[in-house]
Formats: sequence, C-alpha cells, structure tokens
Amino acid sequence: MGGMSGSYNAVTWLLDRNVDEGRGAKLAFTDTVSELTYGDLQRQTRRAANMLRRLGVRREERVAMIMLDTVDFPSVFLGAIRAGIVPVPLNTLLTSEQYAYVLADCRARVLFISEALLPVVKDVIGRLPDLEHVVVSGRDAHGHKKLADELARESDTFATAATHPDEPAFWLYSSGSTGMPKGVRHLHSNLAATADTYARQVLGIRENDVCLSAAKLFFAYGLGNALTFPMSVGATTVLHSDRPTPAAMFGLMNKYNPTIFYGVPTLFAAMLNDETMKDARAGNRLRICTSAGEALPESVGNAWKARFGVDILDGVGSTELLHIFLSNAPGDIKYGCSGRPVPGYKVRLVNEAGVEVPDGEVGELLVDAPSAGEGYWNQRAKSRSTFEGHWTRTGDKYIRDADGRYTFCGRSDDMFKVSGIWVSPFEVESALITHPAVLEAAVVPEADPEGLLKPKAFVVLRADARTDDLHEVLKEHVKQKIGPWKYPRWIDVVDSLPKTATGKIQRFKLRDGAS
Ligand code: 3SK
Repeated sequence: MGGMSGSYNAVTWLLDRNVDEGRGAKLAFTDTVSELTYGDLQRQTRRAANMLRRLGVRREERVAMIMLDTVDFPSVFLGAIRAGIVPVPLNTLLTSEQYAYVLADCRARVLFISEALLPVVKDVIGRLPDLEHVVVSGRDAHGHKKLADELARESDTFATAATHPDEPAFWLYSSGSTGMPKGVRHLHSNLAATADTYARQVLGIRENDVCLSAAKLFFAYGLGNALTFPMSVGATTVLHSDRPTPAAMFGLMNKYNPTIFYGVPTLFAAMLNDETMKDARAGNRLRICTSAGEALPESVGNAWKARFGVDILDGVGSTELLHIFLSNAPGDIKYGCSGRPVPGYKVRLVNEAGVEVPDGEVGELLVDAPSAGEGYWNQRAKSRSTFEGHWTRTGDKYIRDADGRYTFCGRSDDMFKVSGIWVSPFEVESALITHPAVLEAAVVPEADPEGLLKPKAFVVLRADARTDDLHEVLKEHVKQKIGPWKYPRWIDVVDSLPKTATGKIQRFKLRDGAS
C-alpha cells in the first residue's frame, strides 16, 4: 500500500495503478450485459467525477446509491471517491420509510438509483430538503437525469482529489440486528487495508482470478469480494443484478468459470439441496469459496467439499470493520468454527468486566483492526461504546480453543440463561440442523408458565422431511447432541426465517411479543 503519507486517494491505488501497470485492456467488470476494462472504468470514473462537480457537489458531501450490481456501480462509487465526494451505497431491499430515514440521515445531495428501484423512493424524494438531483441507471430515467447521458457529456480527464488516507471515503449503513441503521464512516486507507490482509494473505487473490459474489456490492462483504479485492490485483469480477438463487449462481459459474465464489450459508445450503440442480457443476476453475454473514454449519461445509471438491473458508466480519477479521484459511480449515484472526487483526475475548477470558470460556469479541470505521454518523453514544480506542466491540460471543481457533456462540444480546446456565441459540440451532428433516432453525428464549426462560425453536423443514412425531424426535435429537437443558421446549414449523439483507437471522423478530 504505497503512498500513505501525504495525500492518498483510494482510487489511485485501486484503479489507476492497474492502468499504469499495463492492465488498461484487462476486463475489470462484466454484468452479463456490459463490460468494462480497467481503462474503460478509469474513463467512466473521471466522467462521473466531472459530472458530480457540474451538479454542484463539493468535496466531503455525500451522494447516495440505491443501485443494483451492474457496471454502473463501480463507475459511480469510484467516480465519487475520485472527486473526494463520499458515496453512500444503500441496501437495495429497504422500504420507502427506511429510505426516507437513511437519505435524510446522510443528507445526500444526489441520489443514484437503478431504474427498477425508482418506485420505492418515488414518494420519498420530495420530502428530502438536501436532495437536489436524482440520476437513474437504466434505459428510462422517468423524468430524472439519465446516468448514461450525464456521463456522455463529460470529459474523461480529471485531477483526482488529493485526499488524506484518514479522510472519509465512503459510508456504509450497518443494519445490526435491531434499531435503525447507523452510517459507518470508512476512510480512504480502509479499502487497501482489507485487500492487504484478508484478500492477499488469506485468499491469496491474484491477477488471473475471476470473482463471483452472491453478496451484493452495497454490503461490506460484497464490496470487498467483488470490488476491492479483485481490483487490488487487477483481477476480473462477474456482477449479477438479480437475486442470487441456486439456478442463477450455477448458471454464472458455468458461463464464467469463476475461481473464487463468495457465498453465505443459506445459499450454500440451498445450492446443495435444490432438487432441480442435483447435477449442476460449479464451473471448472473454482479454487476457493468463502462464507460470512452467519456461521457456516459444519454439515454444509462438508457436503460442499464432498460434492465440488472445493473448501469453503468460513469467516466473520462486520460493516464496522469493513470485512472479515476471523477466518479459516486454505490448508487450515475446521468446519463449525470461524478460524483464527486474519493477519493484521488482533482480537481479545473479554467478560462483562472487560477482563480477558481464558481458552474454553465464552467472552465478547473485541477487534483491533486496520480497517475499522472512524465512528457512526451523528451517534456519539453508540460510537463511544462500539469504537473504544484501538478496539472495536463486535457484540459477538466467541470461545477460543487450545489451538487458537474461535467458535461463534451467538450475539451478546441473543444469549440467554436456562436454569442459570448460558444457552447459545446458535448452539441449539446447530444441533437442530444436523437432523435430516431440518433445513434452517432459529432459537429464542420463551418464558414457561413459571416465567422461566426456555429455548423455543422455529424450523424450516426440508422438502422431503418426514413429519411423524417430528416435535418429539427433534427435542430428543437436541438433548442427545448438546445436553438435556438446552432442548427446545416448543417448536414452530415455519416457511422461512426473518433475516437481514446480509443473511443474519433476526431473532428479535421471533421473540415473544414481537410483531
Ligand atoms: O457478516 C459478516 O460476516 C461480514 C463479513 C464481511 C463484511 C461484512 C460483514 C457484515
């Protein structure tokens, strides 16, 4: 990561360096309709930077992006950063009210939006005093500015803003498992920090890699997977704007032969279990898969390896820390755990008094990360309790074994005590899904008639599940697996579980009294 003293603009390092080093003609992004080489992308980002200046946006001001994964995403995101303007990519699955909140919160001057998503913000746009322009990516701008036309007007020369490595480059909103989203300010140096650690030292990413990410670019996991990491070495990314269904993923794998596939546990399980995809292959160049968002069940990791001959590196990251900080690594994989600290990241497990716990005891995970955000926008109390000097509190409970591997035990706020003993919903869920009838499970505390908390499970069954005596069978199964007091006293069979856009189970929505 050269040039970190004095001025440093992330786009110079991520994009211009590829052109300077002779990769101008190399394919950077394809979205199956359009393609951009590194040279094309350099020109597009310069046009985007000029356009933003023409629209009157000044350095450090924000522009929001509600954009599907097409080649327009990197053009806008990197174009803004080049101009020292701060792009704020937003989850494309929010409701109108959530957009109203977030767009007002970040005070975006310009909104870039994919045509298909316009209806959701139609009634919100007029309510935002700071919003001056809406620019639409797509064929029809519906009375707004059309991105392709705006870019075509601009020159492809631009003097990149001389930003500071510690200057905010972009924001990402952290959904968390409860409450309103919080804007995390990420710095110019943070992108290279994730590429130099996880991507280079764990994935061993290289120039001839072809990357396919099920997680979208608006999500920190997807942004690293499909933009920062491949661009850091001049590799190629395949973008996909629709839902990442098993059929879509297998289709792209066979068409583009990715070498790295970045998924999430639910998708890996769905790809393995889809009856119509029983003979599907994962292309012929796949060398590594990654998983994040929630812990990968051991059974899924083993089944994937058995079927495709490729390991899934399970890891954990956060929006606050930009990418993965604990991970399994090639040649050092233990399914069922999150692996070890990524080189460059330090971790501590502490009890409620802030004292480090020994191996074998559950503690909250704190991380000292080179890629930590500098705080939440306009949320001082929450910033202070999350970003504590060098250490960032993750809110995740972990246990470390004698080998130095970390296993997830649940969110701090999801753990509960049964008969005075901590129960990790995650442990009960993991036990449930080892039963052949269960596809997915979520466990929450529920008060029994005496007012004492006991585990309650919500399960999604596999299509071929036998349901005779199911409740008793599952209770007995959990008792056998993890101990008699942890079994779910109540089991509800449901069609699906509530999840965040990033695949985390929203247990709070299942708790007693939640509407
Ligand atoms: O949820 C995760 O594990 C994750 C991984 C990478 C980046 C961001 C997140 C939330």
